[in-house]
Amino acid sequence: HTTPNDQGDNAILNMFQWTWNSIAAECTNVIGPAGFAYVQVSPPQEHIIGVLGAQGAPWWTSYQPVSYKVESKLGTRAEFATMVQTCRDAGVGIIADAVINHMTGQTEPGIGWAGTEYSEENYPGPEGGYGPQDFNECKTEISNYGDRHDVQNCRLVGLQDLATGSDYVQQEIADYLDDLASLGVAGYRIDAAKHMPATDLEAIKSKTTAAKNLYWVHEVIGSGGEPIQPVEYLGSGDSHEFNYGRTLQRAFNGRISTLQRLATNQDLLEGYRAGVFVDNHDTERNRETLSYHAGNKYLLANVFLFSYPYGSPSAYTGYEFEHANGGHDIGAPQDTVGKVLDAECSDGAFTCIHREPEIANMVGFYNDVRATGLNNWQTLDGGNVVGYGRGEQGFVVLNNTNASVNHTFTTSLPQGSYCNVIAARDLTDCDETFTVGADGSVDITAAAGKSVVLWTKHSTRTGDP
Ligand code: LM2
Ligand code: CA
Repeated sequence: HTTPNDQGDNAILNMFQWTWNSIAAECTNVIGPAGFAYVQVSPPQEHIIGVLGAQGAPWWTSYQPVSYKVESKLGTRAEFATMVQTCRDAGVGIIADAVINHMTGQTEPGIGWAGTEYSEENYPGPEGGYGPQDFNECKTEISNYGDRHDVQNCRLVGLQDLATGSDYVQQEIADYLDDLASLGVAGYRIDAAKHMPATDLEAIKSKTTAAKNLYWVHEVIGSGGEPIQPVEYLGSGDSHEFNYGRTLQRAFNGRISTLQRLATNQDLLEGYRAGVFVDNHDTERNRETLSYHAGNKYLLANVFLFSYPYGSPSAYTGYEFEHANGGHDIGAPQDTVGKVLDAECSDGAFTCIHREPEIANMVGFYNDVRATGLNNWQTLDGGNVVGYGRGEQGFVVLNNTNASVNHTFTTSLPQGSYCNVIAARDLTDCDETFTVGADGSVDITAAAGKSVVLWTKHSTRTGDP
């Protein structure tokens, strides 16, 4: 396939609830050097303050807008602008999570994070200025996912549903997206896209000036048997392919050999239009996919994400939480007024899993082998150890068993001595080497639950980086 949108097919890091200041620092120190093209950030608009319990406000206040001011618990407008510039200097574009289907679910009057006074279906703006006429007539909860009208015009978990079919609402949203563009963002994750008609999103996009030229990816939670499908949204951007993460969870909990033909699965979007991830902030909570809780299997799945040619890969990094006792609602560490504290990889709250070699070191591999095809797929007995190559540039072994495995694999790699890309965080370390013979064969031992990745850029043939 040729890619109609070169802004897609790039590695994204989704940084859930990281503050603008902490993302800026991470762009410079880790994300840019690793080779990520984009960082996806949590929603930047003004939101409800929420109830500040003993552990602060829940994370999901981010998804209850009260205006389109770029002022939030994650940082100020000035900090947002600085983050965009700092990340751009590191070669990384910012993708903003755009919450445009709805405003809050609050029925009592309140004051938003940046001081906006609101009440049910009344948001004075000026950015995101809405009154009762700007909301859909259905005021009840979405109850039937088999009914297109219900899903797109009623309230998603009680959130007041904007009349996205109206010219006025479309222009307000377009102006918000253009405002983010003026701050230098590179693209948008359109939140709850399934809950807006695809034609409304196309109309919104056409009403923008700068935003229409940026990367758009729609969050459409596809589910077999439902009337609304991700493919409908391709007229105004890529769509997320949730079946990818679900398939990975099934495979890593079953047999990973089933992943061999994933790219040709007719039930999935075509890869060049699909945004894919092992998990996101919702699926790690509802256990629809693997998450950091799954340990080695999660890291193996991330190696697969960046080495198997299908979709635009998005790695995910958030903070630790428990599924039990409502722990999935608990917000990131915050101060007494609910301002989220800068992420620190040393304090144990944020997972910082994106710094693990299975993610950080695989981005460069992904960028380098993208033009190559999949070859030399090999499945060992039992189906939970596989090896596969990418052209003459890379070879991957995934050991999804709890025993060490040794095997002589066939590869198309040039003869030489190769370092295991993911044996150490520092790519200049070469603690684990494998020798590829003149015939491409290589004797590999992969530890239980671990992977081995060979890459020409990390071999003596082409010289160490
Ligand atoms: C999304 N994608 O379509 C986000 O990825 C997801 O995280 C959002 O839900 C949702 N759609 C709306 O943008 C989260 C969270 C919900 C939470 C909402 C709004 O998963 O639990 O709902 O944000 O903050 C909360 C309460 C819910 C309540 C609602 C409205 O959990 O019980 O419903 O607020 O007050 C009465
Ligand atoms: Ca809607």
